[in-house]
Amino acid sequence: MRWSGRQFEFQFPRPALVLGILNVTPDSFSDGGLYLDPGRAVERAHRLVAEGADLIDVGGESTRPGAAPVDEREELARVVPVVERLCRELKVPVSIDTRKPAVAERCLDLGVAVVNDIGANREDPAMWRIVARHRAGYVAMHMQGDPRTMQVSPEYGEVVDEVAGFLGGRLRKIEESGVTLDQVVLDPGIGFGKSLEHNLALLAHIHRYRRLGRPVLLGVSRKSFLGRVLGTVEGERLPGALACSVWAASQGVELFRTHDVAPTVQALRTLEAVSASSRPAS
Ligand code: HH2
Repeated sequence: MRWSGRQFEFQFPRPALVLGILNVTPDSFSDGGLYLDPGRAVERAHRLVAEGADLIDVGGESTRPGAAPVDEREELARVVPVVERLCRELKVPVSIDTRKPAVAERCLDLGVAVVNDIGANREDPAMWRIVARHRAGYVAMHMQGDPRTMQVSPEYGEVVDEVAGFLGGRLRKIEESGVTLDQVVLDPGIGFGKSLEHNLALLAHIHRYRRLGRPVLLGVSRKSFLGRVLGTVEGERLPGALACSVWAASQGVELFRTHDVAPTVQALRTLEAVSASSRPAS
């Protein structure tokens, strides 16, 4: 299987890919306010690449539960100065985490290679046409509702099948808009309109999404459900995130979006070393 867009191409099977998160927002749930200054943001991106990030995912709008939407001008003002420099300076592809077609288009003009779209549940094909025109990589993520209200009382008949049905349906719509399937990665959207039980069920059955025929991306980094598993809302969430990532990688998941690049890369490389030397039991 191949994932390609613009200037990049990844062929699977291969070691799992790690997307380093760079939020240039005042209010992201974990790194909000840390990288609003473009110089600090660029420095952080270089550091994440040195730690082993295969792509850098830049976001200018927090989509944490309850977050208010950011208008287009503000989002552009946050991301453009950073994206401009990263596209010139980094050797790895840059991804833009946005729901807005105009933000995606401006960033693609600056050299971004991937659009990471948490708003793939919209009914307007404008974003997909832009992705098609630029032949960009595209991440289609599942979300129930929108960030403002998505965690109020998420409900599903059967969450694993419903999310799979949604992602399968999106693949058809995306293709109709002129995007080739080689450009697309699928993401079940951990924490986006999901209770703790929903998140755990999606993780337990994560291999289900690989049957859709596209690489799968997982984003669990520092998310609150990790604290709830342990009965604490606050606190260190890295061990839980690493456990989920190693589990998902063992089930064949190909891409991981994380704030904690170095430990994630180390955990994945260790799993891959063990898998490579495993033999069928005699
Ligand atoms: N999670 C977040 C943002 N973008 N994109 C994908 N594809 N998958 C995810 O799970 C995902 C995502 C939320 O995390 P973060 O960017 O750290 O926080 P915030 O939205 O508050 O900026």
